[in-house]
Amino acid sequence: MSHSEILADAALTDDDLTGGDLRVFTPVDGSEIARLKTHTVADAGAMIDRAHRAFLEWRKVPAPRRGEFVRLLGEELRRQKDALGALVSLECGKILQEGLGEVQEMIDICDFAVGLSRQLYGLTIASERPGHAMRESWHPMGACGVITAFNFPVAPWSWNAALALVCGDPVIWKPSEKSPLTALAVQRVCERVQDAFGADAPEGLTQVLVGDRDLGEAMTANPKVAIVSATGSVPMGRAVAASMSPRLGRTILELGGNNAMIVAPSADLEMALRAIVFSAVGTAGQRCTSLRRVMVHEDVYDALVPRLMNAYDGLPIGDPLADGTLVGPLIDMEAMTAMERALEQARVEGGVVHGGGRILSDSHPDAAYVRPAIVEMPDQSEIVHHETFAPILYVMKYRDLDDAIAVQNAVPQGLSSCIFSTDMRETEHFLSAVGSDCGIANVNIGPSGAEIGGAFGGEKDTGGGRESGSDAWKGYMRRQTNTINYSRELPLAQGIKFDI
Ligand code: UN1
Repeated sequence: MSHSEILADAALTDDDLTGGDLRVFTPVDGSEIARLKTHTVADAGAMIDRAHRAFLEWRKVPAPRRGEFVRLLGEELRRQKDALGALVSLECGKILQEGLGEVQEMIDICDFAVGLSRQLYGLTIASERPGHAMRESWHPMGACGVITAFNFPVAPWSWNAALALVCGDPVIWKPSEKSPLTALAVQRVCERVQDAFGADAPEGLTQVLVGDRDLGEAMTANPKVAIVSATGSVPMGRAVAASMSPRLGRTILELGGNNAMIVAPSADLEMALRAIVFSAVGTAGQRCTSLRRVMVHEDVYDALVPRLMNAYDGLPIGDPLADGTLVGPLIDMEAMTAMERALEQARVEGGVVHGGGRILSDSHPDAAYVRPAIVEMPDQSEIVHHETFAPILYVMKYRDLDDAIAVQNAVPQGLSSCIFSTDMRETEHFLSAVGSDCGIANVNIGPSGAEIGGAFGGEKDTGGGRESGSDAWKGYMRRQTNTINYSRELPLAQGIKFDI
């Protein structure tokens, strides 16, 4: 399919794609695919006001009815899966399978949120006073700002939006400047859903802000945006937190990862190999959950690492929309430069680099295709502590499991982690309080490719937020503690006497 067919399939019109000054390029060949009109800070203010007005209405709609909106959204996404999946590929360069997988994540979280709309449960609590009842109620919070990154242009929006919408919160989406087209296409889907849903879906329930960071700042600074959920770099997350904290606004942050795998002597090496390759080179190493570090036990190092290099040698790299490709391009030339710089520094720090380097530059002079790199490191030097958003895998040897866990935890980020081992003592140790310090810790699967049913997010520089499944919905509601006195007395708690 041609690029223009993909854009048309996703229902983007010439009017959407032209007439503005935000130039959008496809990493597939570096060509320009749109010039989008952008919003001003004043537009953002007006949209926030609209979202707030929508909140005042939406909070009155019963939660299961709000769930119906998300059910329709999920159905429409099912119908649009192929079109949106191809657009994700075109816009951010991930292979079509992964583009489709990302849309499937949107569908999955919609299904989850529909059920949730009938399960926004609060507790009943035993009161210490006679004739008193206590309970917790969960109420809508207000407009929810969602800031997303280029590498997952649609799924993280849906993890937030599907929950926020059933929780009673309108959503304003600020996508990455590098991948705004999928956001526009999804907004079209939402508009169709809104038409089908009926008049009790207020105008402004979902909106998209196109432009750069000053629009994000307009949201973080505005008290009418009750929650800002942001996915992206650590500096971006710090800026969001700094702007939200003076007004004590709620943030949900999902930031950098520097995810590790420990391969123990008892590991199934065949499985470990496949997991390493998928999670290190999938999405060309541009997932926040990408595998960046492997600690291999010295007894199995020579059995695993040469095979890994072999597997890397055979990787089909190229057009992400073509059948059979497993590794697409990096998002842009800047990302390639960052990769080259990191490899250079790794060499200086004693690393032995296998692979890496630009390819396909003759056929694709404006695109950033690279060979994924494996770097054998004598230890976890400075560069290994950094997240370089590229397919660089640092491989280190270990002897003692606790040392490997200490190395794993010694980086600033705390998103995802895993161990390959068939020794239950080791795996349970890894998952225990003295094991992995990450928000996600897996056994015998890689660190990436999480399902929506679990809470997604991590600790330390990763930001501490949780999105998606489990009880992450509580981040989009306010908790109210209720004490109800149905007696004819007015006893005080803690037995305090205060007679007048
Ligand atoms: C991201 O890269 O921002 O677990 C999210 C995964 C995906 C989500 C990645 N479900 O790899």
